[in-house]
Amino acid sequence: MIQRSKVDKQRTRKLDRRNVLLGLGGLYGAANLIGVANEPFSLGAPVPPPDLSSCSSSSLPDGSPVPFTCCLPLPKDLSNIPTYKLPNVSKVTIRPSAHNVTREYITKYSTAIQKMKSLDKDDPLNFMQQANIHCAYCNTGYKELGFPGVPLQVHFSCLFFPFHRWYLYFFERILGSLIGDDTFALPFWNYDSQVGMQLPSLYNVVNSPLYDPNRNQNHFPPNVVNLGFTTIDLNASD
Ligand SMILES: [Cu+2]
Repeated sequence: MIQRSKVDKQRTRKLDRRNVLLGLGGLYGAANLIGVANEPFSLGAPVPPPDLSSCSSSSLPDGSPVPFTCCLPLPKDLSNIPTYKLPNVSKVTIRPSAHNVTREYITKYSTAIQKMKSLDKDDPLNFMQQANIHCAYCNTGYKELGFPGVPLQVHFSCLFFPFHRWYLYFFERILGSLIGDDTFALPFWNYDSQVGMQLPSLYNVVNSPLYDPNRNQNHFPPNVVNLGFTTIDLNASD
């Protein structure tokens, strides 16, 4: 995983501070501006979008390659991607805490996930394709647009919250559309509550669409989840 500072160094062209000051006023500054029209003035330059045509193999946090491709299906015309318009919202939806959901809610949520998993595997709304979004954007599947040597990484930068918010927003809306309920809301993990400090049990029912056999059973109840866990199980009993 590439450190942000290293990426910034690669992305940000060196610009003499004096040129910035001169560029803010005066004729010499104006001429200077022409010469640097495409150069960033600020070291806080925004992270460019992904170059969608650059997708290649992604890598895991330890640097080893992801053993499958996360590359996402692309629209036919990359130059004409419509801007998403927020729908009119007439009712605020409320996310329930995962440890406290009703049986009715679990049925609804499970049905939506099952439908998502049953879509054609190449369908962008398919469960695996949705997982691939995180893999491609968070495991350096893309390069930054205009910087072919810089892998895009939405963690460790100001992109973290916006990216994950829109990611969950669309995931939630897709699930709602699959069950014809535009008020559907994902559950949230209420770790602030003592009874919510364990992995929510709705995810550990074998044969449920919410179940994943790859989850480490050492972290399920009765164990309390260790928020400091960083991919290496030093103490299997928690
Ligand atoms: Cu992420």
